[in-house]
Amino acid sequence: MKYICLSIFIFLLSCTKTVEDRCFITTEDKIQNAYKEDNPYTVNQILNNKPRYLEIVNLAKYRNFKKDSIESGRFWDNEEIWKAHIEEFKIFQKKFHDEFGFSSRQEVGNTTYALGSNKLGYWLLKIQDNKPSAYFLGLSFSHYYINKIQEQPMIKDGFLQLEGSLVKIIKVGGLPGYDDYSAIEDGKLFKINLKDLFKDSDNDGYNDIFEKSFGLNENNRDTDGDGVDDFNDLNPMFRSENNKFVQLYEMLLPQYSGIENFRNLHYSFEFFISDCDYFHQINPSLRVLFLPENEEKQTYYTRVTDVVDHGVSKLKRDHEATDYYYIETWGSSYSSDYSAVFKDGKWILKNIGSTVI
Ligand SMILES: [Ca+2]
Ligand SMILES: [Ca+2]
Ligand SMILES: [Ca+2]
Repeated sequence: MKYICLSIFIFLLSCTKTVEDRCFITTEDKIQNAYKEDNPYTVNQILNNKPRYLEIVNLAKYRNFKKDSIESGRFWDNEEIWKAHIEEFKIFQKKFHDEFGFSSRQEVGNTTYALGSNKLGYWLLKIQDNKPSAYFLGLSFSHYYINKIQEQPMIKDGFLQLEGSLVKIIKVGGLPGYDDYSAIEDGKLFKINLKDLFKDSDNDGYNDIFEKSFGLNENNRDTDGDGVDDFNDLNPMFRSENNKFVQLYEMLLPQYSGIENFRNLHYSFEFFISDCDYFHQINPSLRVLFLPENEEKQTYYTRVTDVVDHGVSKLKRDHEATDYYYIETWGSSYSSDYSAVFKDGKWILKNIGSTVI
């Protein structure tokens, strides 16, 4: 009974905010870019928050972070090694449409594995009977570094086991890309039971760890109930709509070129922090996921991992002219202000100022 009352109370509370509050700036304050400058986690904090499925073993003999990152960095200067690497991972590059960086290829019976990494984090990639599948590890690069050169086999006795280090990132304020990335404890073996890693409860093509990390429903093939399963939905979290404010948000999305069909890219997402319903309802051309503005409502993974590259602000009404709005977009090195006017069923957007950081 207590639980039911509490649920109703929370439900009522969450209903007090309206679309107006969520999508429009009602006061004079401007939305500022969220620049996270949290203190890096200590070893104990990382261990206390580690995923339950992860086992960490201390190694007596190991390649440390510095050695691994310097040597693997040099590797790109040597044309022969680089060509051999391209050749070794050609099949993965083809099957996964260039969506990952690759390392540690391993054959087990008729299955070929590799470790993949992209903006979201680390993945185990598998090609079996010509069919590719990717399993998200849920290990944030903010806390875990995985060696490019693995000395032990990666797949062993039903486990994925990866050598690496616990790391921290210290951000250099105002200088994107100048983060200091360093080890806080070397010599770790990260072990995950393949059963836990491969678990895909709703059988939609994304493993449970992936869905839980990014706020999708791991027990529902179609999180937003729009009839398109999570794996094939470009906006899997929210139902797409078509109205004038949705159109405005669609016009302000980052533009990409050179990629033919984004639909084939199942593991590349653009993340946005927003509670605005109109933004949530976009029909994007590249996969999108949204994070709640309240950090406490975000998943642990997205709280500690910087996956957001772009933002679009709430709308600000012009006090004098109806159908006249102001809106801001930002990326890692710029921000742009726009005025937007809705006229004859169409938006006219005007860039009214840009800042390059
Ligand atoms: Ca799933
Ligand atoms: Ca699902
Ligand atoms: Ca859907």
